[in-house]
Amino acid sequence: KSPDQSVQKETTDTSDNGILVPDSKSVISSIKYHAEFTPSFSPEKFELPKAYYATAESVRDMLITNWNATYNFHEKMNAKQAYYLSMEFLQGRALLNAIGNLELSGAYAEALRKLGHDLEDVARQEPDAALGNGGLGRLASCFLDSLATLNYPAWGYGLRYKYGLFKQLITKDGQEEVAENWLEMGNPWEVPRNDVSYPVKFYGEVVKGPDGHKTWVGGEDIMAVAYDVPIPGYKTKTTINLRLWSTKVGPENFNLNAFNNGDHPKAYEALKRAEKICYILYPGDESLEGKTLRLKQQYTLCSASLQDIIARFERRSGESLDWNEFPEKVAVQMNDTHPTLCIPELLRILIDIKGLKWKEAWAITQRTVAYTNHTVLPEALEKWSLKLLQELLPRHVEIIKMIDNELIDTIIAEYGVEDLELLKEKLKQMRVLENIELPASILELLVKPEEIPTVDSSEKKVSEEVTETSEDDDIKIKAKDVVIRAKVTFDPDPKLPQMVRMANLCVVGGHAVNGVAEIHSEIVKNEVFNDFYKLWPKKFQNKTNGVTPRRWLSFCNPELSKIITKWTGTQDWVLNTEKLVELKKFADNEELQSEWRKAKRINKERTVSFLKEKTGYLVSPDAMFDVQVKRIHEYKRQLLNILGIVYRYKKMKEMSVDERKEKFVPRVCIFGGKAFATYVQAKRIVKFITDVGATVNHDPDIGDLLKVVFVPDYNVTVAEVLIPGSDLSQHISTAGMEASGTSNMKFAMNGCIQIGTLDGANVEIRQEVGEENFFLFGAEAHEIAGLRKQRSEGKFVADPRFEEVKQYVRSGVFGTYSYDELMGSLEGNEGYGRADYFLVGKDFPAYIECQEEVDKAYRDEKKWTKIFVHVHQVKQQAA
Ligand code: NBG
Repeated sequence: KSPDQSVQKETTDTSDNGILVPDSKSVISSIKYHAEFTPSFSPEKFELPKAYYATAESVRDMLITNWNATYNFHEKMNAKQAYYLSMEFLQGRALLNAIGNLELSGAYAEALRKLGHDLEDVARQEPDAALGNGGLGRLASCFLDSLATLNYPAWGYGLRYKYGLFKQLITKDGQEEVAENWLEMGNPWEVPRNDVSYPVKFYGEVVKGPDGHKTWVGGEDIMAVAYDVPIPGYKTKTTINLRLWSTKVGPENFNLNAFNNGDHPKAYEALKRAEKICYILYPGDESLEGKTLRLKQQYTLCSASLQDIIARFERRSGESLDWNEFPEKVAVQMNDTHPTLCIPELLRILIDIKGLKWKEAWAITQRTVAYTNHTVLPEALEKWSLKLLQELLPRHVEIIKMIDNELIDTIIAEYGVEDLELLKEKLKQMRVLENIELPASILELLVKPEEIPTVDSSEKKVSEEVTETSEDDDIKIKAKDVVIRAKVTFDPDPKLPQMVRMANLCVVGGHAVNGVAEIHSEIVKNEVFNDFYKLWPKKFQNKTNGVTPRRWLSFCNPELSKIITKWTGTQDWVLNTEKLVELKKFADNEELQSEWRKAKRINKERTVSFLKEKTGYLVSPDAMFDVQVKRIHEYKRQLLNILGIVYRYKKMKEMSVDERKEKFVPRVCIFGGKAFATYVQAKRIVKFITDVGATVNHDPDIGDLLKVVFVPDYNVTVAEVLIPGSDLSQHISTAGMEASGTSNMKFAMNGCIQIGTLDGANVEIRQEVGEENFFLFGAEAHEIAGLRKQRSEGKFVADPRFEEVKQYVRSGVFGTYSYDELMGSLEGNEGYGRADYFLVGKDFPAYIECQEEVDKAYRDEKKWTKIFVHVHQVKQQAA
């Protein structure tokens, strides 16, 4: 339920659902008020930056009223509350989203016009809040929008990074990263809560009291301070909260003496140590320093959020506090494994601070937390060195060991001790601790302590003992045998590091595990966590990702939105995307088709000016806009796309003018995405794409027939321009590797046709839009392992077109940069690592043939538009 509608000041109008909204007159006075009394700018002028801040502050006032009402309402209802813990939130800009959700766009546009500004121009002043890396972070932000819209009592928890994800510059050498100072001018959307702060401890030691009670003492203490960001729902008063933690230390940690003695670095050492926790997202973790910093970030998020959640639970429970009620009031959802430390942290607080017994605390924890898996890439499944964890969080390691022990018990109960090889294998795969000896307490499960023989008893001796014993005595001897062999076989390998597997900890510690698309959830169950699935089949679920139709259609594509509202007869689709299906009836209607094309044209023209501004390239809106925007990663196969383009270019060059015009549809191939700063291969791919662009775009033979544009600094705001203006979008990952993808949904909602593999949510999108409306190609997930094997055994015979294209690249057409490494990685030559692990070579012929089909379809305008309309009806989970 939505909170009560409390009266707002200065209101003259009422929207559909009874929310009182201000008119443009009161908006003007509020903006003017902020321009004067919330000053960050000099008084004399009212230029765009100042107009933006004053406008945002005026909107914030309105949000605060709803926000407080929502908070009080949830406090009073004491309903179960969901907490979404995430290291990433990719919020993007807030202004147009907020006034759109409040249905105040008209009032604000009019008010600003009267004040001499255009709302769009004002909105463009806002920096893009990029506290995230990709789909995982944007998903978190989409969830918040939907949770608020659907009136759920829910909060997000994250970190307030001083710098957003880096700003990407594209130079002649490829990608360059620069710090993104998004807070430079202040952030009008946040409210620092100076009264909400919690201590967070690192290092120190665990002391045991006479009663056995453990306390974690000493070490380094910092403070986590809350910064709250209001998240308004659409057409509702519900405004939920995103609480971001910032880190600092108290003034007692500033060493005044050192400062006065001239040792300045020493004076603010503690301050810097605390502050740097919230400098950036995913600091480089090659060094021990970097690893420590990342772990500190994760623990800060978990510890501060849980302390806050627990304080709220205690306050709301009042006199009737009952810890067993905790899971009835609190749900903690871990967005991937980054917040895994929630599990030992909740246990620590419940046991060490609230005085609960292990068994009770463990049951409460398991009922409270749940885990969403977002990747099956083995290198992305987080592991932490036990040594580092031990140093930084000694009490948590004790707790993790207890969890590991519980798990070992379960594994032994499941598999028995008869087949030791099997047991060993299962323990090896499933334990939370990797390469760490079995604890004595577990060995005691197998045999009584006095019967434990010394470790150096040889296996031979025991076998002799066994043969000498009568049948009746056998049981005890067998147990001894088990212990000795267990010691021998389970001894850690000193050459390998001892690690803690966070994903296993999540699966064991939570009551639910979900994948993010049907195919991905199947892989989670049948491959990645198969042993756990066999143990607890009911824990495993699928929750296909979703995106908010407010930001990703209604607000970013007003042209199309008008058409949808006209033809479906209502605006209901903004809340209920199932309604989009109704458009299908009109797919052949000429009037709709022509309106649709007009809308697309306007959006494409917007893209044209945007590309001109960002890259200097002027492209023709008559061409097909073919877009691939996402993080740059080998598995997403931007390389397949660009090699396809190179092949097309080569063929064009070989043809006469007439032939090439006959064969190829004019295309503008647009790329966008950031490569992680230390991901060398991904950066080579960026460089390659920009080099191809530099050659092709200036080739007079080619003209408008082919353009290749790399849009720098891809982020939420860029996506909001590119997606509505696209004709074709590419989702071409190696099957089985893209957990879901979410831009595929955004493109579909905006009526863009897709070319893709059967991977992630593509599979469900294709079912939804109809097979005939989806350009499918490539190997399927179940074939991948076999194909890789074939590849590594040297049995793969490449298509001549693939050989041809690689050779063309190597010939130097695209400049002097050496493409040996890039092309070599597709061949698996010595020194280039895994032989075309992502199967670009295998899928290349199918891909270019599929692109030829796309060209054919594009030539038939009516058919193409009809596909658009069909594609558009994709349903949204998270709406
Ligand atoms: C990403 C996947 C995407 C998926 C998003 C959101 C990570 C670790 N995973 O396929 O690669 O759409 O998560 O679920 O960022």
